[in-house]
Parts: sequence; C-alpha cells; structure tokens
Amino acid sequence: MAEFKRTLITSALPYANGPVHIGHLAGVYVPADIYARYLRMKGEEVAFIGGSDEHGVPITLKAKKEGVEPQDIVDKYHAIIKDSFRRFGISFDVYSRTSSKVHHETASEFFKKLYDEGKFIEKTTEQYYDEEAGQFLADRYIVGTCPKCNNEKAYGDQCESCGSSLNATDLINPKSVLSGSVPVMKETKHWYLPLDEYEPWLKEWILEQHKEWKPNVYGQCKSWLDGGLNPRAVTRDLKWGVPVPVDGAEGKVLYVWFDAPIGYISATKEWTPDWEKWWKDKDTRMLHFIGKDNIVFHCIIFPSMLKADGTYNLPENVPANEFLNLEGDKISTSRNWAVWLHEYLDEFPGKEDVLKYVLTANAPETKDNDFTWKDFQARNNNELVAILGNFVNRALVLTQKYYNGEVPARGLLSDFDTETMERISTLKAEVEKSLDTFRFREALKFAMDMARLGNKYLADMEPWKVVKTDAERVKTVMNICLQIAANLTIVFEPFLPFTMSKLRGFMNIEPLPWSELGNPDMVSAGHCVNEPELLFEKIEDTVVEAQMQKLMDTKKANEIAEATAKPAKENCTFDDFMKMDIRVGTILEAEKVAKTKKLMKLLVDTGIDRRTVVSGIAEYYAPEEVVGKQVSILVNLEPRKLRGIESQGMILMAEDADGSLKFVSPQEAVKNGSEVK
Ligand code: B3M
Ligand code: ZN
Repeated sequence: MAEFKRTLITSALPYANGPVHIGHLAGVYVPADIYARYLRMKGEEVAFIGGSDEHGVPITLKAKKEGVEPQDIVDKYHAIIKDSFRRFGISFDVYSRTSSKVHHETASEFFKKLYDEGKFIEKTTEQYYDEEAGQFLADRYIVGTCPKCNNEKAYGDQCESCGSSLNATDLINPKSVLSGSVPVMKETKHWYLPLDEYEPWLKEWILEQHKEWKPNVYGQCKSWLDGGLNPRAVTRDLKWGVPVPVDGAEGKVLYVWFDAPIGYISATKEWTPDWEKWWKDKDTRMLHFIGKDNIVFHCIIFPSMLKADGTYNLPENVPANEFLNLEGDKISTSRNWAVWLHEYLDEFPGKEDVLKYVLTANAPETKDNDFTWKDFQARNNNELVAILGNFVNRALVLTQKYYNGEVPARGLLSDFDTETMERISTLKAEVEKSLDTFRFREALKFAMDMARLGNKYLADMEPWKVVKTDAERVKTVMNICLQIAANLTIVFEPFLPFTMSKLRGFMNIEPLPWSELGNPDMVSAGHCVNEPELLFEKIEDTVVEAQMQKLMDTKKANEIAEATAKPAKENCTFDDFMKMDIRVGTILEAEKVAKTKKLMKLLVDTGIDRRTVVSGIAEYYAPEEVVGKQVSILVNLEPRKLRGIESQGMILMAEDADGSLKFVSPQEAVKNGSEVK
C-alpha cells in the first residue's frame, strides 16, 4: 500500500429534514470519530469533514407540509444536528452545510467544468408532469403502487416496503404528491453522466485494485458493475437546490446526489484556504464513512464525477456500515421509531460515552444489528461499570489508602507481573490491527480486554490480603495497576474521550500519545494521583423501562395513525354492492372453537333460517357476552370450512385502531332478517 502523509475523512452529510438518531451515529459518525481521534493521537495529519445535506425533495415536501420555505426547514434541523454532534463530542474539523454560498459556488463550478469539457450527454425525455401544480415531478413527488410488492405508498424512485429501486414510470396508479392528480407525460431536457463509459475503468479500479474493501462494500459494487451501468441524470426539474449553470436550464437544479458529495469539497474549502492539498495532493488518503444505502453514490457515482474532472484524488477506502435496527424494527424518521440524539443527550446527561460504547460494541459492521435498551443497560452495568470502572476505581482507591495517593516504586517482578505487562503490548498490536482495518467493535473488545487484564491481575494478586505482611510486593502490584490504568487512558481515548479525560484528571496525568501505548513505565514513582470518583454509574431497571415505554407509546400512536389513515379501496359499482345480501340476525348460541385462539362458533337466527357461522372474535368477546346480540351478517357469502366446521356467512365487525373487533349492530332492535342496505 502506498504511503500517505495525511488523511481526509469524510462522513456522510445527514439530510437536514430531521434530527439525527442512533442509526446515524452507529453507522457513520461514531466510527469516523474513533478513526479520526486514533490518527490524531498517532500524530497524523487529519481532516474530519462533516455537514448537513440541505437539498433534495424530502426537504421541499416537508416545507410544503408545514407551510414554510425549504430554507426554514434546513435552518432548523442543521442547528439541531450540529448541536447534537457537538454535545456528543464528534470531533469534526468542520461541520458545514450545502445551502451555503461556498457550496453553491463549488458545486456550480464543478458542473460547469464537466459541462464545458463535454463530459455530459444531453437528453430530452418524457417525464411525469403535474398540470395542476404546473411542474415536473421528480422522484419523491410521485407515489403509486409498487409493481413488485403492491405497496400503495411506493415513491417514484424507491419502494420503502420491499426496498426495490424503481423508476417513476414503473409505478401503478401514479399520483402527484403535490396535488393528488394523475400526472401526464411531458418532454424535458436533462444532463446525464455517462456512467457506462466509466464502467471498464470502475471495474479495474474497484474489483481489481480494491479487493481489500469490506466484503459488504465490495460485494455491492460488484453487483452494480456486473449488472451494467447506464447514463444517470444529474439534473432535476426543481426549484430547491443548486441552479444548473447553463443557458436554457431555468427551473432546473443539480440532482441532490450530484451536489451533496461535492459538499465534502466545499466544507474543506470553508475550513482551510489550503483545501487543494486535501483533495488533489497524491500524498493525501481519502476515506468515506457512510451507511450501506450510500455505497453506490460513494463508490461508483462520485468517483466517476471525480474521474471525469481528472484533478481530484479518489477514495482509498469506503468503510460503509450496515443498518442498526431499534428493538427489532427498522429505524424510521417518519414513524418516529428512533432514539433521537438530542433527546438522549437531555435524558442521559454525562452519558455520551456510554452510548458511544454500546453503539461500537454492537456496531453493524458486517450485518444489520439491533439496538435494545436491555443491551444498553447490560453493557453499561456489566462492562463499563463492572470491568473498566471497577478496575480503575480500585487501583486509585487503594493507592490513596495505602500510599496517600503517591505512586509506589516497583520492586522485583514475578513471572506473572512480566506476563501481564507483556500482554499490554500484544493487546496494543491487536487494537491497532483492528483499527487500521476499520474493525472498530473488535478494537473496542481488545481495549476492554486490557481493562479485564487489570481486573484479573488485581483479583489474583489480592494486595489487600498481604499489605500488612508483604509491603514490598504490594508496592509492585499497585505500581503495575497504575501503569495499566495509564495505558487504559490511551487505548480508550478514541472510543470514550469524555471518560478518559475524567480518568486522566483522577490520575493527574496529561493526554498521552498513541505511541506510549504498551509502555509499562508511564507513571513514575512519587507521582501523586487524585481522589477518584466513579467513572460510570449503574443504570437501573426503571430507567430502561421508561425508555421502552416511550417506544411502546410511539408504536401505539403509529398504529392508530395507520388505522385511521388507511386509504379507501377502489370504487365498486352499485351493482357490486347490491350483490351482497346483508341481514340483521340474533346470536342464539356461542362456543369457542377448540384449539384455536381466535375462532368462535355461533348459531345465528337470520330471520331466514338458523345457521352456523364461524367468526374470528374469540379474543375480544367471551361466548356468554355475545349470546342474544343482534348483529349484521352477510348471508350469501359462499360457505367455507374453518377448522372442519362449515361457516355459512360472515358477521360484520368494525376493526378498532388497536386491532380489536366490535360488532356492527343496529342502534335499535329490528326484526331478524331485516336487510342492511
Ligand atoms: N444525505 C443520504 C443519507 O443521509 C445523504 C448522504 C449524502 S453524503 C454526500 O443517507
Ligand atoms: Zn415494493
């Protein structure tokens, strides 16, 4: 591998249409931050770039819904996101935004250069147009039925239910999100980046030269490349975004995925006038930290844009993560199924590192993972409190107790002492290897092994038992414990920066560089440590129960919203309706159907006859409650067998928001056999 002088770390720009949540952190910002801190500790030159992605259709739709301008939406969320990252200690060198002037200029110039050099193809095609709203409908402005899974709320670019990527013209029954009207096809001109021309180069560059990329990243690239690439439109008919800087392109802006990655360049410009060194100097290594849904944009499209320009570096690696789920369900901004960072920061003050630890220990590096509050509690209590916190606390408390806080000198070493100290160096090598290959959860496990080592050493040596009888031995043991604690301040620094700053305070030491890790002589005899406090505190059941209750409440609210928002079915004719013979009848007998949870066998007087109906109401009513009730019954439904019983008709039920069933009955008693129409 080539030797690099400096590293440019980019982290995906979150959309400024909502706050950031634990999924963002686990997927992108926590690993990027760990890596940036690690390199800085090694004395390397690093730029850690972030910012908000402030263009794109979801932002314009949200603005429309709230009756404000897109700029108001992004101003609001950019501030919230930026503040959350700051409080959480994500150590960006710059956190910028794509509605800034420098970004508009940078993106515009980037496009113009490629345009002038003839790197785009110009094409006129037919696209959906909303005649009522008087505008073309890009991607998310169109909803319709997914041709693959029948989800009725699929978007023009993607079905979020089955995950297929779609073209607006694939949708069945397309409707405009703006007016609800059926869009028409109309001609429009756009500029396309001919990705097909870059395909042979991409194949060589990724598939041959970057076999070291993570398997999930390499695999996704390979499947895109094997599938063949097509020219891709880089402009849209929209008002919100970077205007296309070409005559005759009024009312068109750059596609959000064209301008957003250029945001990394503009952010670097905002940070330093010397930005070109970070983007064009061959001694700079560029890394993109992203989530898996962004792989194609960062491995195929953005590199093709950079290649087309010809003056920029390409990414060396793209350590993308998979997704983090929450309590078994996909995190979703629109469904409020998330742990929001700004809420966590308010509800768990001083516990930024705890969340960072849990998200790293359980990071979705190779597959999707699940965040649960129980796991959060267990990792805090059983790992941070019981291992790391416990060890350093005992080491410091005993030093106070035995030596008034003064570090004792080491005497003769036992084999076990030597082995323990050697193990620290081997752990150093292991942590480094994991960090260098972006395996952060493994690196964290090795760091925790160092704390485990200290804990075990202290437990095996039992200095409290021999402090009276073998004072020299105890001095050696406590010296070694304090050396381990000093090593912990280094190895945990990239992962738990707030906590390590506290620990250094207790130990009365300055931040140490990474190169000192493994050194068994970091605190010298005679150095005085301070009175320690606890590094971590136990998280009680009531705390996680409250968080789980909050999620349950969200679930309930979503269910109610969904039930009431169910769209009407397609129209039926009057004749269709008249085919159904619905009568009022009275339930005469009722019994549960054996070995089922839901079914009840009813004998109903329909006014025409007495007949048996099997109904799925057993979870909501007891048999004795329903006998004597007047109900509505569809009497000409084809008889069908349920659990061996022939059901002759169907009782009409209303399904409440929580899924429970209630009878549809006449308000006043009527004669059995009365028609419902
Ligand atoms: N805003 C998508 C996302 O948040 C997008 C990333 C842009 S990175 C240049 O998933
Ligand atoms: Zn679908």
